[in-house]
Order: sequence, then C-alpha cells, then structure tokens
Amino acid sequence: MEPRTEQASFAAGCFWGVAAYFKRVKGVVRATAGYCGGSTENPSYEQVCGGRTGHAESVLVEFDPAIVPYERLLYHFWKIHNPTQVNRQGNDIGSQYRSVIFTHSEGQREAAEGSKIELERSGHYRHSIATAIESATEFWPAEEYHQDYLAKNPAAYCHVDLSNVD
Ligand code: MHO
Repeated sequence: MEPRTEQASFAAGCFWGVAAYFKRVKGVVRATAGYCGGSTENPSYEQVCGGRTGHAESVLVEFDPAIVPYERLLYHFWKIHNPTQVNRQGNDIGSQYRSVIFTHSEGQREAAEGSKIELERSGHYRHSIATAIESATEFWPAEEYHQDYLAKNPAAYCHVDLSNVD
C-alpha cells in the first residue's frame, strides 16, 4: 500500500546536495530538485542562475509522517547548511542560494518558526539566522539532468555532508 505522504519544501543552497541528502532520510519517499519562491513561470536553470526570476534552488520532499515527522526534517534542514549566510551558501553566491523554509500548512509554519527560535536561542551560531519562512508558492521541478545529479556525477560540487545522515 502507498503510504499517505505529506510535502515539505526547503531551500538550503545548491539543490544537488540537498536533494541527495533528503533522499537518504528514512521515511522520505521522494526528493525533487526545483525552483520555488519566484515569479517566472516554469523557469529554466539558466534563468534562475541569472538571479532575476526570484526563485531559490529548492527541494520538494515527499515524506511519510508516520516514519519521519516534519520536525525531524527541520532538524536535517538546519544541519545541512549554514543558515546565517545571506543570499549565499558556501561557494555559491546569489539570491537563488538563499535559505528558506517553504511551508505547506499552518502547522508547518508554527513548527518552522519554533525551530528557528530554538536554534537562535541555543547560541549555536554567533550571527543571526537569515532563513526566511514563507508559504510555499508553485514548485517548478528542475530539468531532468538535475535530478539525482550527484548519483550521475559523483565528482560534482556538493556542500552537504552526505556521509552523515542520522
Ligand atoms: N557550484 C555549482 C552550483 C550548481 S548548483 C545546481 C556550479 O557552479 O555548478 O547551483
């Protein structure tokens, strides 16, 4: 039987590593690389890289909440990038690399806000958290060659530590 899945969307820098990571999390059924949070319809990778469509490189995560609760996905989101960087992640610079939690429900919004406040209060980072929490807008899947990119191109750039999926 197909599990009853829910959706979550995250932007945490270059989507290759973010998608590859979430795909490895138990309870995640699918992780699709794409574009969210912008205005252009069905944007191309080149357009998004140009930085003028408003989109962030994002990953749409479909998950079984009976196996992995949304709060646990938030834990992974914070872990796999540096949320204090503004319009940048590691070597990648531009608003398409900004940090965003795109929420799909009021419950997700509350959980996201709560986890951001908790991280701020923990003192883990010296700088403030730049992550935006926004309602999910239309998600445009990226071109097929961007799906499973790191499996197809193991030597490609990746800012996420894929060896440590807890
Ligand atoms: N640093 C990588 C980013 C790719 S990512 C899908 C590159 O320049 O190709 O934005």
